[in-house]
Amino acid sequence: MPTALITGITGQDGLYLAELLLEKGYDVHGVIRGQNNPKRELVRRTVPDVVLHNGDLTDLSSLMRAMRDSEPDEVYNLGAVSFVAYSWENAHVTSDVTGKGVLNMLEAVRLQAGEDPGSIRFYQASSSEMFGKVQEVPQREKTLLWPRSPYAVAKVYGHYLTINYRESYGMHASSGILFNHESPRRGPEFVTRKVSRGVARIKLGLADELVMGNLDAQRDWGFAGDYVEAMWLMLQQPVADDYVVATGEMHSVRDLLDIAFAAVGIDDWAPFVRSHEAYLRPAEVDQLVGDATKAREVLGWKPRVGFHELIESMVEHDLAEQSRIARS
Ligand code: G4F
Repeated sequence: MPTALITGITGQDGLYLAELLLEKGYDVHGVIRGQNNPKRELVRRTVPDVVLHNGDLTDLSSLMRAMRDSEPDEVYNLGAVSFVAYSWENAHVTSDVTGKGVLNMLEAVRLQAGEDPGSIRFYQASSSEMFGKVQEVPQREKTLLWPRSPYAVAKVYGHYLTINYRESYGMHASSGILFNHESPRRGPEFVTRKVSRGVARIKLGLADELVMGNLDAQRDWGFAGDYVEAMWLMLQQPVADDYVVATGEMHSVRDLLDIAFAAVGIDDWAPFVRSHEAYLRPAEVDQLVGDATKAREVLGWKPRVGFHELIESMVEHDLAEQSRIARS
């Protein structure tokens, strides 16, 4: 039975990946931060078979301990401070966790692997945010990176360091450049979940407006459950490499609002949506859309869930959840 170690196990991707690996018969371990992490219970409930290790991406010795105790064949580094807007206010902590955390993980893997650097396969969660002020449309693996936030700069550092460890030490280290991926497990601070939850609350009479930022921003949104499969496929390849994972379809925040409100029978959302500058970013990424040809051709990966279906399922989930909360 292969063994996998996941950082960021408490997040949307960590949970989907843990479920996928357990289904495939893996022994799954996760790194969890903090003594009383409130998400520990969520992990226990969702994936009870996962073995948890205390550790922090900023603390190399804790990661080495987790590596020693779990003895993984595959390591998935999904842990990060991942909310882009937050990264301007917390640039230091974002750099330490999202950037230097990758260095700590690569070192922990390298030291654990000892004489045989390729014996532990490593996945780094790189991000489409690295393309930032996009230099070509759609973006592919070789597109010049132009990060536009402290978060994106930290991701670029982690991305190049992963490539560097592969080239310097012969490690089996791959980077997945994932475009936005969403689900009912997405945190409510991200735009898709903010909208699905807000629309559900408006429909149920629990709220009367949704306060938003830049409605013209465009993203390539896919389903997180599909994207974790691409992560696993990358580590099954004989040679490590970097891959764009995306749907190839671009939609605006306005499109997202159209679909979410239509799902509850509201065709004109203008009376319910207000823009506020508090949600605008100091530098915006306007036009993200990925070309996942390489992932399709080499990994045999393609997305299964389309944008409409994804957003409708999130609204449906939030209608049920908000009704439950309102009743309790
Ligand atoms: O949902 P978002 O906050 O995601 P963002 O910034 O694209 O980042 C996410 O995807 C990346 C992959 O490309 C990950 F690396 C990253 O960790 C994260 O998961 O915002 C999407 C867009 C932005 O352009 C934002 O300005 O939606 C726009 N937006 C408009 N109004 C809003 C809002 N975003 C949020 N969060 N809240 C708003 O009210």
